[in-house]
Amino acid sequence: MSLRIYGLQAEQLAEPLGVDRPRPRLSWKLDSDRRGAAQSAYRITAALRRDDLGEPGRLVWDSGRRESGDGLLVAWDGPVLQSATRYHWRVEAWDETGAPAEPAQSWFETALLHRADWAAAWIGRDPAELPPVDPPGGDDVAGADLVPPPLHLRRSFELDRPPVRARLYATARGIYEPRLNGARVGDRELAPGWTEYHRRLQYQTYDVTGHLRPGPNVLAAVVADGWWSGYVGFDPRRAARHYGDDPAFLAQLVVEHADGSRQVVATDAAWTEGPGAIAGADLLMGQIVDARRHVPGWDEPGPADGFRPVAVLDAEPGPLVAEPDHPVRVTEQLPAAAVQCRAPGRYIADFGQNLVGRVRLTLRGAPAGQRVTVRHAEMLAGGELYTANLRRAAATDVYVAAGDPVEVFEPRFTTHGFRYAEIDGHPGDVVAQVLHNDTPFTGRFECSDPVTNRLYDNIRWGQRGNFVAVPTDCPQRDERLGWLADAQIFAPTAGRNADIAAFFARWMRDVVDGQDDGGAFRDVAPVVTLDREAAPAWGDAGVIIPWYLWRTYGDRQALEHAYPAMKAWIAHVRRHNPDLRWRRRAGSTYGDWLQIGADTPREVLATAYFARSTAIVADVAAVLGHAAEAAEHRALHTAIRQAFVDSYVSADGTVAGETQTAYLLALGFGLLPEDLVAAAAEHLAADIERRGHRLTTGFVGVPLLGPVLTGHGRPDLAYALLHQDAFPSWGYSIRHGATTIWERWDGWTEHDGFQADAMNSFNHYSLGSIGDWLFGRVAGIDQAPGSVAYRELLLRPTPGGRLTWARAEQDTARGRVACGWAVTDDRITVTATVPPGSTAVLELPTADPASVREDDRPVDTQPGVLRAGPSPSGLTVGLTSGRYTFTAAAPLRETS
Ligand code: RAM
Repeated sequence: MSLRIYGLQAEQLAEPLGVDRPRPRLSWKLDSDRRGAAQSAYRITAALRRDDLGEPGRLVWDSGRRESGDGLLVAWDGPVLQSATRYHWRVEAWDETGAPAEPAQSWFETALLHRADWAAAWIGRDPAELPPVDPPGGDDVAGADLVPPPLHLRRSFELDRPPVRARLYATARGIYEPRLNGARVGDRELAPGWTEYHRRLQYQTYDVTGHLRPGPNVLAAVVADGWWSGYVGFDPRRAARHYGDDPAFLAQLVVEHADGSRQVVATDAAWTEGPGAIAGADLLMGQIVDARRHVPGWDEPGPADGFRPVAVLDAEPGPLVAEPDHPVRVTEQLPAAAVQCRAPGRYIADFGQNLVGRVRLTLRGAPAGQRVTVRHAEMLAGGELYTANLRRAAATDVYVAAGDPVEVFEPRFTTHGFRYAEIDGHPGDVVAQVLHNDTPFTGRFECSDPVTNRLYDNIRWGQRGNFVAVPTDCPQRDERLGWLADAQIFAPTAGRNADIAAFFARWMRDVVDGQDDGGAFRDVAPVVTLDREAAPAWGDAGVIIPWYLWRTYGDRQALEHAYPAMKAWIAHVRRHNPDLRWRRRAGSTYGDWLQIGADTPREVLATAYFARSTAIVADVAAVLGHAAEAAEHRALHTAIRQAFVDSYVSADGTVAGETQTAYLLALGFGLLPEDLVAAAAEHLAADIERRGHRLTTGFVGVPLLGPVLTGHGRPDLAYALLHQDAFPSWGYSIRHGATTIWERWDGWTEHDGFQADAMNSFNHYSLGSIGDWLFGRVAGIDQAPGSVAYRELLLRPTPGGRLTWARAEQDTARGRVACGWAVTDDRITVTATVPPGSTAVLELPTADPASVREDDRPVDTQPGVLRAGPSPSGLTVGLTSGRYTFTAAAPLRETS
C-alpha cells in the first residue's frame, strides 16, 4: 500500500449534518505501511449531488492540484455555500514518488445559514393557561417543589406523500428531546448543551426522513429547565434561573419532496402544550415521573387530552449557532456489579465504577401508585450512601408506577455522578447509562503494572464524567462548572485519550466571551454567577488552551479567535503589576489549589504563570505573523523572568517557598538562569526524597512532576511517585478502591475518614493530569518544541520503576502515532509508528548504542532511518514515516 487516506472531517467532525461556517475546513489523515511515505500534493473536489433526488453530481469546487504535505484544516475555497445542502467532497493525494493514492470521500451538510431561513418563533408555556405547578409525588423530594414540570409540546401536520428528505433544526432554552410520531428523534442527550446562552445558543440538526409518513404526523418535544432555568450555577443566594425563568423551544422541520417543493413546520402559535408523566426534572435535583399521568398518544397523531395553546414568547430566534462539536450521548451501559438488600424493599446497587449518567430501572409487577426512589452516591459510609458531599444536589429520581406489567424508568433530563444507587420501593433491574460528549476515544496507554493501568483508567473515567456539555470540575455536587484551571491542566492529558479539538474550540468561545473590558478572564465559563476576575493559572487557560489546540491539532482559527483576548489578559496583569510580580488583581488567587503539606507562595506561582502566558502570546504572535507584537511580548517575558529570579530565586538555586511546586514551576516554565537549573532540580529531588518519595503538589504543580523530574535526569523519582501507595499518592486512593481521580489527595484517609463534606468530590480530573506524562515520557510520544500537530515527533521511551513494558498510541490529526518498549532479560525492544509526512527523533535507551538492530541489521542501514548517533541515554535515531521495531542491549538500571 502506498498512501491510504482516512479520517475525513469537516470542521473537525466526521460527516457533520449542520455546518454553519462560511468556509468549513476540511481535513484528512494518512496511513501507509511503506517507510518514508508522505503526501506531496492533494486535490479536493466537491459536488452538489442530490442523491436522494437521484440527481447526478454537479461539480462546485475543484481546488486543483496543490503541492502540500498536509491535509490539515484546508479552508473551503469554492463558491458561497447554500443553506441546508449536502456537499460531497473527495480527496485525491499523491505520494512523494508522485504515485496517486486511492481517493477518499466524505460529505458535510450545511445548516441554516441565513436569518431568513428561520421561520420559527420561541414558544413556551402560557402561564395563564395552566393551573399552578403541583408536582405529584415530589412533595418529599428535596427541591422538587421548586422544579417545574417540563414542557410537553406538540404540533400535528399532514403530508400528502412520503418526503425524499427531511431535516429537523431544533434547540431550547433548557434541555430538550425531540419526538416524531411517538418516537424519540436521534440519540443526543442534554441538547443543546451549555454555552453563554445570551451570546450563542446551539441548535441541532436531525435527519428525520425516516420518521415521516403520508397522512397525519406529529412533531413533539419535551423541554426541561437544564442549565437555562435550572439549579446549576453555584450561587447560594439564588437557587436557579440563571438565564431565564422558564424553558422554551424553537424548531423547524423542513420536508422536501421529489418535485423540489418544500413544506415547513415551525414552532408558532399553532403548537399546544400539555401535561405529561414527568412532574419535574433538573440536572442537580433529579427527575420525578408519575407514570399514571402519562397521556397516551400525546406525541402521536390523534387527540391529546389536556393540551392547550402555547404562548409565543419571542419571534426572534436570537444568537443561534449550529452545534459545532460532538454531542453528549450514552456511550456505555454498565450492569450492576452487585446488588445488596439493605431493608425490605430497599436495595443498593454497586456499578463497580464511579461514573456519570443515570440509572435505567426496569420494574416488573409494581402496583399502580407504587413510588420508587433512586438516590445516588459516589461512596458508601457504614454501608449506606454517602451523600453529604453532594451539597444541595438532591440527585434523587422518583418514579410512581402506572401498574403496567413492565415499566422502564430512564430519567433523561438529569445526570448524576455515582458509583452506588439506592433503589427504594420496589425491586427492579438496574443498568447505569454512561453519558458524555462523544469525543472519539482513539488514544490508549497500557503497561505491565496493573496499578498504573488502573490509574490510567481512572483518568479516562474522569475525562468521560467531566466532559459533559462543558469541561466541568466535578459531576456530582451542586457545582459542575467549567473551571478554567482544571481544564487547562487536564487538556494535554485529555487530548491524548480523545479527539477534543472541536469540544475545546467551542468552549473557548465562552472563555473569551467571559473576558471583561479590562482584559480579565473569569474563573469559570460560562460565567453564570461567578463573575469575578480570574486567578493565576485559572485565567491563563485563555492563553494556554488555544495554544494547545494549535500545537496539537493545527487549529489556527482557534488562535486567531483568542489572540486579542490573550493580549488583553497579559495587558491586564501587567497594568496592575508594573513591577512584573503578579500580586495585585489576582482574583481569588487559589495558589497551588489543594496542595498537601506545602504552601507554595501565591505570588511565586502567579508570576511564573504570568511569564509562561506571556511567552505563549509571543509565540502566538509569531505564528500569526505579528512580528512587532511577538518581539514586544518576548521582551516582556524576559523582564518577567528577570523579576522572578530577582525576587524569588537565591544564588544557591532555592526558589522562594522551597516547595515542590515552586521548583516545578521555575524549572518547567524555563524561568531559571542556566547556571541555577541543576541546583534547583537537586532541591526538588531532595524535597521528594526527604519526604520518603511523597508529593506535596496541588492542581497547579501536579502536571509538572513527571515531565520536570524526567527532563532533569530523575525519572527514577517520577516513577517512585507513580508507584507510591502511601498517603498522599495516586496509589493510596487506588489501594482504597478509587475508580476515578479524587478532588483531594485526602478525600478519604485511614486516619481521618472523609474530608470536609463541603468540598469532597471523588471525580475531579485535575490530579489526573499525570496522564500526559504516561504518554509523553513513559511510553514516549511527544512532539518537538516547534512542531505542529505531531509533524516532528520526539519519541523518548523511558523504562523505569517496576514496569517491564509500556506502550501508547494516539490517532493524531495527521495519522496514527505509537511508541512502546519492552525489557526482557538484557534486551530492550522499542516499537514506533510515524505517520506519513511526519518525521521522528527517537531516543532509544540502551547501554550499548552499537547493539541497536532491526531485523538483525545495523540500524543505520535500514530503510526509513535517516541518521543514528549516540545520545546520553543510548542512541538517537532519525526516522521517516513507517513502523519500526528495534532491539538493543537493555539500558542500565537506574540507581535511586
Ligand atoms: C472548586 C472547584 C474547582 C477549582 C476551584 C478553585 O470549587 O471544584 O476544581 O478550580 O474550586
